[in-house]
Amino acid sequence: MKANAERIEQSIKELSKFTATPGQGVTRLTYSAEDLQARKYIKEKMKDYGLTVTEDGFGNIFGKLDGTLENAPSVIAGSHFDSVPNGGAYDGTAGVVVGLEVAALFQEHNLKPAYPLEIIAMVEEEGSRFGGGLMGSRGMMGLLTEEDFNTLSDHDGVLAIEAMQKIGLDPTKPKVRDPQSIKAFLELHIEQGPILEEKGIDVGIVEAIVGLAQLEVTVQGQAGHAGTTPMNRRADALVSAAKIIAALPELATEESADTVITTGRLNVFPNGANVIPDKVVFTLDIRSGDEAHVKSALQKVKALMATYDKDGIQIAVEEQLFIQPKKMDEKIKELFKTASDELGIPYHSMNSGAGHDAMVFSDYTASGMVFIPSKDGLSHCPEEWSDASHLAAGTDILFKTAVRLTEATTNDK
Ligand code: HGY
Ligand code: MN
Ligand code: MN
Repeated sequence: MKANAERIEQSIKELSKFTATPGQGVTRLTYSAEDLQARKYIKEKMKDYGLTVTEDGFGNIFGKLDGTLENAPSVIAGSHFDSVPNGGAYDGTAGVVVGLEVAALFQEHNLKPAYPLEIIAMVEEEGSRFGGGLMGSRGMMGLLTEEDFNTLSDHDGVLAIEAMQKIGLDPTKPKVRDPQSIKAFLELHIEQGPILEEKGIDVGIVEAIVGLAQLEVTVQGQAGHAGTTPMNRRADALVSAAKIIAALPELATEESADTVITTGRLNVFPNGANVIPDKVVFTLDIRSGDEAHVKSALQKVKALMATYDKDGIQIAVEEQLFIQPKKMDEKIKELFKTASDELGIPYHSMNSGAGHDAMVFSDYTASGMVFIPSKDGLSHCPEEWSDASHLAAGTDILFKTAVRLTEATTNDK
């Protein structure tokens, strides 16, 4: 029995309805009303497929199919279900839906695994609401202290724990997961780039995920009247921010061919057409497959900003996330390749330029990722689209791999 492409497509479609920006892509921020709608749908599906549903103290959702072995670690499959603003219907969601489909196939095959199977839907991978990113997986692995989480707030000053309680979640539930309780982590994700489509290959098997640094920069100047303030008496925060940002593409290119730097969010204060901006807050996202380039680019960016920290301009930098490049587990990659060969599905071994929860889990358990093509290489935008037949092919690979990983081994008998 193979994955049901129609069932997959239907779930993707249903989940895409849970957005704050209907008609303008998927905007599903963590602990929002749209989160709650998606959460209810995911939990219902988990119950339909015979899973025991729980949520942790971050609001990560788990659907567990118990194994026959006592206290055995789980094979976890899934991804995140939050989005970027005006994002697509597949980023993260595809991995959750494919995880649900794997559970449906276990049910249809009436499989009784030795090791438990858990399907997971994680919160705040994008960091769109609370900054930083990879929060659900980092929290699970104990990389977020209770104090850090309890003081975490969004751009409007709403505390994460308040937002949780508002949608009926309980932040006092257990948060940290013992890594010994996880045997493997499997994640299907859309490629979010053009490579698989250009090669005409339906499946990618991820070798490594780029390292990344995410910063929030505050440029403080002096507000003033646009008409009466001479040009030589201004401390214009926006002019300084613009000069810094304009220098970044060249800085990235000079660092290395695969170093990328992006300013995705920028806010001007007080944002009046006839007021000299006194403050600008913007983000920096720095990535490379080589940790040395991420670190070097980070240093160069800081040095560049220091040259503008004068004449009434002050610059503050908050490092929100730094994570090294992560290699995927050799055994998991081999299992994916074996399953692909058995299914007659060609695959392409490749790196990921996008960050994923798998890069957190890879420090604690055997982790692997399967990619499927993104139409026109587009992602993080309403045009994001992937073919349900590719999702089904990816599901078949994850299903075969999950069956193998949840089977009893010789030393279990
Ligand atoms: O930013 C990323 O790479 C991921 O989409 N969170
Ligand atoms: Mn994303
Ligand atoms: Mn994602």
